[in-house]
Amino acid sequence: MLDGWIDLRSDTVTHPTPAMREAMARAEVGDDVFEEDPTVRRLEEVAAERMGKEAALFVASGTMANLVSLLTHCGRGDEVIVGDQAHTFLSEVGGMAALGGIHPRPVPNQPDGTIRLEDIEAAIRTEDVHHPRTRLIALENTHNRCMGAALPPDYLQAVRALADRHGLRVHIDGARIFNAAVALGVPAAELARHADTVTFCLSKGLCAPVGSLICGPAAFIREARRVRKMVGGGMRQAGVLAAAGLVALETMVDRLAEDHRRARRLAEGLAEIPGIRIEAHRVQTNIVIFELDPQLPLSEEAFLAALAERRVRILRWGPRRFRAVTHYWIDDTDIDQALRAIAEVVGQAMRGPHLS
Ligand code: TLP
Repeated sequence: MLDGWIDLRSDTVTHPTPAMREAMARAEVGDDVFEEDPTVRRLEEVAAERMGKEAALFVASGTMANLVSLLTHCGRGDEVIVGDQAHTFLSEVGGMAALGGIHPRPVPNQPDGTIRLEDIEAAIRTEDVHHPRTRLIALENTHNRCMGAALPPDYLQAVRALADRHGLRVHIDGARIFNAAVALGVPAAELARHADTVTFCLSKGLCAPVGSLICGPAAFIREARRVRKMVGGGMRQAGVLAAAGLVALETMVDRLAEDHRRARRLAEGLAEIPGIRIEAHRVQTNIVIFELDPQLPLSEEAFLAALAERRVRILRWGPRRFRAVTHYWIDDTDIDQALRAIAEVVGQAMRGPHLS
């Protein structure tokens, strides 16, 4: 419960914990454009170490982390093979094309968040005067639109091998890579090692108020620092933000298992409600996607409004489709209460009078 709401719209709605606020108040700071903020430098060191990479760069958001990474990897007219359900492709305002002249080549995501190796291979361009040059394969782990699926190390290794055969680079949008690591029971570095670069967010699930990191080879990060400045992302006394990020990395990762347990419980509860469609067995991390039965006489707007009257918030995620995400501010009681609210609203719609 947060401010009287059971807010399941996203794991981004979290507030910083008291320990984070205290660390922010006490943070040592400097001008980070001069690389003189000791707290930012410390966060970048810790992030690089956690991902098993040489260096890291603190940026404002997950979108900026992916944009700066793509702009650093690719030149104008280069092509990126990307899942057709990827956040980078669908929900980042077309930044790679608009700002970088980078051509996205969407290839189907499978329900488990992977892209078939044969589909990747078939999408790689041959040397031809008509073709853009394939430069990069971009993956997402966990995969947001694929029910928070975690991509396992053996798949990532296979993509790496394919990329190496064709001289391509691999980037992972790891906004929720710690959720993947916890769900799979492996260190995050085990997932990151098969990619050249990986981004992750401190503001999703880990409760920090702001910030993401790009991790990769030192030379790449040096160049990414220039690109970050170019897109206006050079921050000054950002140590006040990095301080919360350090607390997030130190204290908020292992507890993600609790969010996953609650997401499964939510999914199993939803599966028992007539009028709700869900593939509950697919829930691996903290993201639950479900649908209203097409026959149910309840509009999306009426469903959301009736839940809001019961102090429950979820996100519309497509036609008759919704998303609920568990996080630090959601406990077992909140899950029970959300399930009761959903069962009540759907039950009333089934019995009529019809809400529309
Ligand atoms: N995703 C948000 C919304 O855009 C839907 C959310 O609530 O899940 N990569 C992935 C996989 C993401 O899920 C998101 C945010 C981002 C990148 C972008 O991060 P921000 O919002 O920090 O720019």
